[in-house]
Amino acid sequence: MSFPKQFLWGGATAANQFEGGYQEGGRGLANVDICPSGSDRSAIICSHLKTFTCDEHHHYPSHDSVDFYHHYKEDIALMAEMGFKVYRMSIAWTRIFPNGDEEEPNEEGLQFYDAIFRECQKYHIEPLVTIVHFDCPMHLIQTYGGWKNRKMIDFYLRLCKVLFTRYKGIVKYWLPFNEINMILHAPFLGAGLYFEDGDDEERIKYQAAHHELIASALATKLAHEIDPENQIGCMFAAGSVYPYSCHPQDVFEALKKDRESYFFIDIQARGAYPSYAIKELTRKHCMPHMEDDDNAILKKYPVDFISFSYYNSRCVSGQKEPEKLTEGNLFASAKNPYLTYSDWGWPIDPLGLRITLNHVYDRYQKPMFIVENGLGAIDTVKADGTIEDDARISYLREHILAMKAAIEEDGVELMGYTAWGPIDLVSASSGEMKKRYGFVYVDKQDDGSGSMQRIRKKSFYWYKSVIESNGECL
Ligand code: BGP
Repeated sequence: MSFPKQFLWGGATAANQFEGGYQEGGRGLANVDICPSGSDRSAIICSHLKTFTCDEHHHYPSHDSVDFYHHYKEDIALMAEMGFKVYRMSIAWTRIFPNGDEEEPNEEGLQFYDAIFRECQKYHIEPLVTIVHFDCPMHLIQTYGGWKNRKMIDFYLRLCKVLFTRYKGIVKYWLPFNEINMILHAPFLGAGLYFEDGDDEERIKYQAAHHELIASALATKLAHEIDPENQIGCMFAAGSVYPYSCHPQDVFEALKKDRESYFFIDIQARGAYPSYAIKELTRKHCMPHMEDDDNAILKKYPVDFISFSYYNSRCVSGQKEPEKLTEGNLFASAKNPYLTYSDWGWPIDPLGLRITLNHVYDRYQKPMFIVENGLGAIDTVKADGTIEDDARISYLREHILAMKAAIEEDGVELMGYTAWGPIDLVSASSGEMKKRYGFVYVDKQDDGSGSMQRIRKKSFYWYKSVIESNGECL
């Protein structure tokens, strides 16, 4: 068997990296709006923690991004031209609740998403909606401390209720949080978390994570109550962790590092804190404070499917500090000598995707969805206006072949695949524009210049034929 007939091919974006229009339609200010671009993004954020303001010395990529806010019709038409069956997008929380704690939603914000879903329907594109993709209203951070505070669960569920009700029968696939495990690695960008001097950061992160996990379980409950057709998926930044050598200490370190991420999915898919986490968190005095019903809530409302992003595998040693580190999604790890690397130093490991699919399926036995994968690279527009992004095509081809092998030869259950950033958008880690993932080039540069014109790259035609042939023409 090759790709299933109903396989959902498409692409994925996030509101703060794609929409722009950050002050339009009554939208409020979010954590992402005060994250300037530049390689030291998180350090600059720290200097803003006291004031939470923007200044004229920095560029804030979420403010205009690639202006999907005004280009959505053209962009969705381009997705349709490639034959997308699904479009994964996120809702900007601050368009719906500008401050986050209002009683009533902002109608203008909802109308923007109404219009997007109408375009999707026009082309029979199924929406897959991430409710929170790295955004949190600034007012909730300043007034309540963000996800540190249990009250966030209620504000988040208010948002969910509005969305599930308004989009009943229109949106069926929902992801409560993007890369829920990112809270451990990029707490401010990932979850609007910040720390004061003397804070026990790890304890706070796990407490905030617990609130998100409860919020996710209750969102699953609510989604099913409002429409039994709804399908809820967890979403984590995946990528198997390899031991640097066959030394047992390296193997054990890799197991522990993998568990840092599986921790979240063990809870969302199996419905309980795993024993290894209870032991470890108790030892470190990081076991979150729980209310009486929490364990019952987690048990009762597991997710329907498992989704993840995959960019690269990682490699760790339990014996000594690795000599060479390399970048990658989630965290930097030892340089694997058997792999090649992207322009940003991220390992390229297609077989790692097959390994990940097998690990995740073995562990949870639930349908899976790859909701992000792609190559961030520099693209050059040639004098004749064409863009030959062969490296991207080859990256995607190899990963799709790995996915195909996992289905055909290993029997994993895969619902779909959404390539990251089908239309160029802002990079999450660095805020740069020059790190591009798209099948469609956007004329927008890092200094803010550019006409926002959309240009089809060579990969556009390639991906179109991949979808047309249901993954046969690669
Ligand atoms: C994931 C995020 C995305 C996306 C992607 C690529 O962690 O969910 O938002 O941006 O990584 O990372 P980057 O943009 O840093 O290249």
